Amino acid sequence: MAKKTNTEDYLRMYRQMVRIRAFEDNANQLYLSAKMPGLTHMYSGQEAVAVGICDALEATDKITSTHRGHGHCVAKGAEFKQMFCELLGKEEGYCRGKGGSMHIADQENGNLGANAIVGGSMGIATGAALSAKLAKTGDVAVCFFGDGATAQGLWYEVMNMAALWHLPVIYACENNGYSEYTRTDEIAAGSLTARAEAFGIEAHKVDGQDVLAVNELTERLIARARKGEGPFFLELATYRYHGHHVGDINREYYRSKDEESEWKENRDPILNFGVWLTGEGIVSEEELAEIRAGIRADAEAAVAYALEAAYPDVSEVDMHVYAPNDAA
Ligand SMILES: Cc1ncc(C[n+]2csc(CCOP(=O)(O)OP(=O)(O)O)c2C)c(N)n1
Ligand SMILES: [Mg+2]
Repeated sequence: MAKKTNTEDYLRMYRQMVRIRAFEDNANQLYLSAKMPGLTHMYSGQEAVAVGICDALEATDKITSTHRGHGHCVAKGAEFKQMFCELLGKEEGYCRGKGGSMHIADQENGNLGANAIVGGSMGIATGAALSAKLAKTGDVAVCFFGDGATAQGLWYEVMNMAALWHLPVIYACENNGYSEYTRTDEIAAGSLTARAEAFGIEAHKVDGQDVLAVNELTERLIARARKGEGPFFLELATYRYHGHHVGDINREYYRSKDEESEWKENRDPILNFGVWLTGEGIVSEEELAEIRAGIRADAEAAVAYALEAAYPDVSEVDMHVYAPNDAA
């Protein structure tokens, strides 16, 4: 792991990763106990990607997210209460309960939103970067997407535009090895970094389980993107611990239990960062355990709050949505 100097920097990243894991464990429980409408896609296992990148961003920088978006949302600064309210369709949610898991957005912290359309956020992030460039705000945009999204034509359109106009955008591909129930190496020919390089875009592969490696690389690239040296492409090797979505429980027909155990036991981003922090003498295991327990309690309190919170009034059903139904 690459070294920073400040204990607070390390602990902030550790806390954010633990917050994502705690959020997801509670969201999964809400689904399993039939308290949450619809389904959701768990980010557990991929925490070092969202946290390593978002920790390098300012609040005014923009991100776009995916159907697996809770981790990005937490890492960009969202609060548990409003997030759980959103998942449960409650009025106090980030989108007044009308977005839910797959359309959660947090404009104040620069999260332009999750997106149920695979690859759908690529144009939005590139547009945000163009806007930042034209308005000379100095902001950058990070576009999170999965390996499966690299099959979408939009990516090639926006890479062309971003490269020609030197837009301050980072395309961050979370390669978790699967697109739904299909292995990535069965659907993606050649190399993803070579695809970006074909547009003249500087591309990097990084271990997406190593939060400090992700953070150190992204900090450098973001500083360069702000100076007009973008765009950049990152391929982050990572793994999702759950099924494609919460209902995907029997997975052995497409990936083995041994493979899952290998990642969980030996490559867990939180566990490994904790071992490194204690090994370097930066913090004790007792302090880390205290942090984890505090965050677990916060998450459970936020769930209890959200379960009791009010739904939007039925008279608002047409409000705050993109296309109101005025046919009636
Ligand atoms: C345009 C579009 N095509 C297909 C789908 C169905 N779909 C939902 S998630 C998914 C797989 C996405 O894989 P990847 O981009 O690797 O993200 P991951 O689920 O691994 O995080 C697919 C095909 C969709 N939502 N949108
Ligand atoms: Mg994937």
